[in-house]
Amino acid sequence: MKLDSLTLHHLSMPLVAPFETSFGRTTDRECILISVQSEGLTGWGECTADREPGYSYETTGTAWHILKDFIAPLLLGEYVSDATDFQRRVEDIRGHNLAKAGVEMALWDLLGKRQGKSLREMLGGERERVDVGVSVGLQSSPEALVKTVEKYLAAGYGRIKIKIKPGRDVVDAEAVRKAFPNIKLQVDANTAYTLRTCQVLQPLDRLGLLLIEQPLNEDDLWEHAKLQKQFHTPICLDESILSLLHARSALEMEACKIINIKPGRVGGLSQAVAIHDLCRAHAVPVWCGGMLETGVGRAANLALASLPGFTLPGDISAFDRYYAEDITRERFTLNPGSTIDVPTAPGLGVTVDKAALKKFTLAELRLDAE
Ligand code: OSB
Ligand code: MG
Repeated sequence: MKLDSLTLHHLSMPLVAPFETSFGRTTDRECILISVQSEGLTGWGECTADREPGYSYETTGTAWHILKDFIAPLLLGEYVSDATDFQRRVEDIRGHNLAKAGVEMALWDLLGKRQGKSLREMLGGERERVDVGVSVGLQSSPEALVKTVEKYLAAGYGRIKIKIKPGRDVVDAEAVRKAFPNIKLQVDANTAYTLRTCQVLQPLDRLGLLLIEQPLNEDDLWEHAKLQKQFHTPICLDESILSLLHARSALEMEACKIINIKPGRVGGLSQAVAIHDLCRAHAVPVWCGGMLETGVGRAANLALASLPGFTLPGDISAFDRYYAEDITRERFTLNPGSTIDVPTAPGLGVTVDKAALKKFTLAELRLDAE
């Protein structure tokens, strides 16, 4: 595919409710959408970098810079055949996985549109709908948390994840478990603990949680291995797994029993599939994480989560859990049984609503081949 031009769209979209984690509170979610124009077709991708370097060192600012000054010049006017070819071209750019993943997604969308194949088909997905849950941010009190969880259960979500941080952990989790003894429940600390401060989490081991996500720092693979020995509940890694190599090391060290796969964090859908394949070969369950995506990123996550190794519900919720208005025509609503349908149209299977896009655009930059 000859890449004629690439456009960056810096968006800010108001969330229906603030989303708070151990690293901060978001009321308006930023991202960079990337559209790639090739021979009359347009492919869309979403770079999930946030405004602040809380979850990742990347931000919308660093991603804009890397995309404009380093990734786009390697691609414009070039014939790029697929994701593997793209990854080879950008391999000398160290890190910046979120930026790379956004472009890779747009190339998959283009490729699918050219070949008349859905992303699910191209990635080897098998399911027509995938099991999903909802990720609930920190609330003002355990009582408020129980109320919020109740609302999502009433909406039909069959799996709940709650965010925890020091001082807001065991009490919150116990309150939810007491109110809802039988639901699928898990917690996410987003790196808020050390091996020492983590000792207070011991009572979580009696709550029948599906998993405890990323309690320690992103660099602490070995410490997670020590921690996993102290818990029956599976430790799941998110922030720590930035590549296939990290995944392999984590499994070999027994630093976790489950991996959260996000295409952005690992540098693209191709890497996400590689980590899925590795985990599947080791019978290690994986699930698809979320980054409060727009309909563009959500479509990709749904296709990814349709692969057979994704055996736990994903952090992929219906659009109205995030936004009053999304930028894709497709809405992604929740089916009975807490599932969402995987798109079937070519590429990502979504149509970007140009008027909605414009409404949420802070900046736009079109880069053309010479
Ligand atoms: O740690 O999984 C996380 C959102 C932003 C950054 C990090 C995380 C999250 C979520 C939201 O938990 C999941 C979703 O998109 O529904
Ligand atoms: Mg997480």
